[in-house]
Amino acid sequence: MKDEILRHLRYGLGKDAAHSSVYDWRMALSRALRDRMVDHWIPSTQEAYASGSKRVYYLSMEFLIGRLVEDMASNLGLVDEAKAALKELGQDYETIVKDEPDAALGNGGLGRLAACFMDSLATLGIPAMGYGIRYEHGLFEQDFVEGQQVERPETWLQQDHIWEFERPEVQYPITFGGHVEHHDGKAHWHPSETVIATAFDTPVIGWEGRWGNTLRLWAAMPTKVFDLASFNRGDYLAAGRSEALARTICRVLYPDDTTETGKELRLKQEYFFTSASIQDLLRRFLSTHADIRTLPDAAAIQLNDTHPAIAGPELVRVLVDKHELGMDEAIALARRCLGYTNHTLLPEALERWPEWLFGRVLPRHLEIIREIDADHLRRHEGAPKILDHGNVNMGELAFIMAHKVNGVSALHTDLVKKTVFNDLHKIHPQRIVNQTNGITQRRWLKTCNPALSGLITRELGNGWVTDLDLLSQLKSRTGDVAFKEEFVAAKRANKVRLANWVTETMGISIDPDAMFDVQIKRIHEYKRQLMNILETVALWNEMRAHPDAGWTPRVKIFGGKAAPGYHVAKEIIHLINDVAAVINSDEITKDLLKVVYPPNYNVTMAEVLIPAADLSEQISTAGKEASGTGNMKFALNGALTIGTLDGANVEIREHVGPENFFLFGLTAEEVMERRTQPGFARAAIEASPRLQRVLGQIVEGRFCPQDQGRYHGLVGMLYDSDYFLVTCDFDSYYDTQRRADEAYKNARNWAAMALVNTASMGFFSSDRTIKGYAHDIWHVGSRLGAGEEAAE
Ligand code: F58
Repeated sequence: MKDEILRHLRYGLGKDAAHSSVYDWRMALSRALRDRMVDHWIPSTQEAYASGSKRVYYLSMEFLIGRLVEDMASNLGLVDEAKAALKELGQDYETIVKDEPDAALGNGGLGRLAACFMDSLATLGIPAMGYGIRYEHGLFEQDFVEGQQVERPETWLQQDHIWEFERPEVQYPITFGGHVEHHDGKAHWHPSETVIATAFDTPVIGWEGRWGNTLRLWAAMPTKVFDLASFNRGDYLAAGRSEALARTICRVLYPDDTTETGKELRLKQEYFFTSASIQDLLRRFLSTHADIRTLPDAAAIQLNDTHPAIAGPELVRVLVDKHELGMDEAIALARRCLGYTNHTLLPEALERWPEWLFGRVLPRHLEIIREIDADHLRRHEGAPKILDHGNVNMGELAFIMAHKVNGVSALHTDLVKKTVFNDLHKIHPQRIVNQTNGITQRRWLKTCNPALSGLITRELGNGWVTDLDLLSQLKSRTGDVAFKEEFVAAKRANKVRLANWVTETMGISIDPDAMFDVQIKRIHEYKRQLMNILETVALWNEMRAHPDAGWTPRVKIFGGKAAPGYHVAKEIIHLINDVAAVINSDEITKDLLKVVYPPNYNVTMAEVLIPAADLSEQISTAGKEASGTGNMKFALNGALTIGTLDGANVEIREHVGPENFFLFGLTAEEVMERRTQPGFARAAIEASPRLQRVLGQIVEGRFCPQDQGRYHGLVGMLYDSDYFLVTCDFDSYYDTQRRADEAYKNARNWAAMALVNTASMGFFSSDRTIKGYAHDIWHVGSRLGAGEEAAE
């Protein structure tokens, strides 16, 4: 390893050791690791080709990858070797790892799920390809200026992205606009714009390098560098037009995590990467198969939400217009290849395009969608339509064109059947299935929490790294005082690490023995960070009134970004920061309560916060969080959950046992019922003196004396509408928090509960989730040798 690092430093980077920066060392180490990856990757790719086995194509607009050095070193079993080699070279492994930018090609859970799935597919030896977009700028970076969020563009590609291989020979034309002519019984699309999609491949190597798959991200190029004739005429704008379109398509990730903006550029991005992926998988298929009708035996195409839903009409278009299949046959064939995962019930998040806009960008696809609607209606009279009220409904399109539709937790799947797709579910009762989300234990325990994962491996061996159910053996250790002490010591070490980081970066000192209470996720009204900060103020009031009442000291930690155009979410951020400033400077409560909100929450920050958490906040309005995956990461790392019966919380609670979970709040059914009661919010506030007092303080400007009216709108909204029922769940939340305080005082018992949480998380491995997809939806198997993990 040492020689390889030095060789890369010299010949790859043109540097000598004496004059190398941390960046140079990181690049040299990464190249050395990448070489080893390639040695696993190429044989897997060859094997997949040679065996002709069915492949999974995972189409996702987002892959929230994070840093890769450690992940790669860990999956290849090279961490110790890398550390030792660097040490001999006078370099520090940790410093080098921290130099890597965090690849943020996603907004949140949906994108991170795709990244976990890629890791599990490779570990399970399932031939697969992830397809997405190589955004020049990932999710914006967040700063706080006087407590308010400001956004800066993210620039990960300003440095070499060492893990990828450019494939200039892989190019596909992607066309937009123009018109369609029909003659000779055929459709002829005459587009008005073309860009070229070109591929960048990143190897994804599973545990111990047993198998390697590819993440192929598409970048756009102009069809010609520039138009010399226009340039010579002096028309410089026209000369660069093709280049401008290409650059904008992959320029930036859309930062809206829920509301659909209906922007033409977004539609172009969706079609761009979907069409490139379909052309690519068809080329691969046709290089070894003669009969296009056997495509479903070779390709399972999974749509990560509706963003790639245009894959249905695109595949039909190619089958009909190029391969001359009949429309009905093409629709049926495409359906056998396609699966669709739904990630949200929020009506504002369901993608819809105005028909006029859609037809302007993709005129041939609009015709095909009409045919799909007609075909479906012929078979199922009165069925919901894709084209409705002047819109193209992407949810209906994805549903109708998929042979399986899945939700991401048991409760969510149930609600998908009962609400958004109720009519379609009645027509196709076998189509909707559940696949509860999961997380990869390789990143979310093994790598991010060496203190705990080292202890577990010492006790159980390392089988749990590929079989998380083995953690259940730890349940018998809840009475083992010595073991529990080590378990607690691991948590404490992680808390000390976090406390030091908070002091260094924010200048706030926090006590590692206080309860670390963490809510990290996108800022959204339904996730109810607002309820959390209101409860913080209520607690502070009580602490000030009775400072000697034996309080459990707390550190409230927040993290998360708001969509740039989401005004209320930005007000909530501002309020948290205003409250933090007042509480953190209060002499009376300084040893009892702190509020910490580090800016720019991302995957890398999650890897530090999660192992250090005692309490995990999963407090969404019941029925709104499709699954959540942070909830799983926290429990796996030995935090207890305070949460509602929402998303995967329901299943987590079943697995860890109700006695090891702090449940509160209305159920999804009660939520729907409560909303029908006029004035429910005002009534709830009037019934809660504690909440009234908090809201009164905020309205009076207690946390923003220079601008007393700042939160009048926010508080007024709670009185008048409160769609997410913060007011109704507040008292129950406050009381449950106090139960958590009491429980934390009994350190031994808390440790036992935390240990049961860790030990009960086997079910939530993304390996289990992927086996479910492989069995129920994709009908694919593992290519690992007999006796290895098989995705049965
Ligand atoms: C999330 N969705 C769900 N969407 O909110 C969460 O409950 C679930 O655990 C997770 O998916 C994985 O299933 C989500 O992250 C987005 O970020 C979209 C990005 C693009 C626009 C629309 C939302």
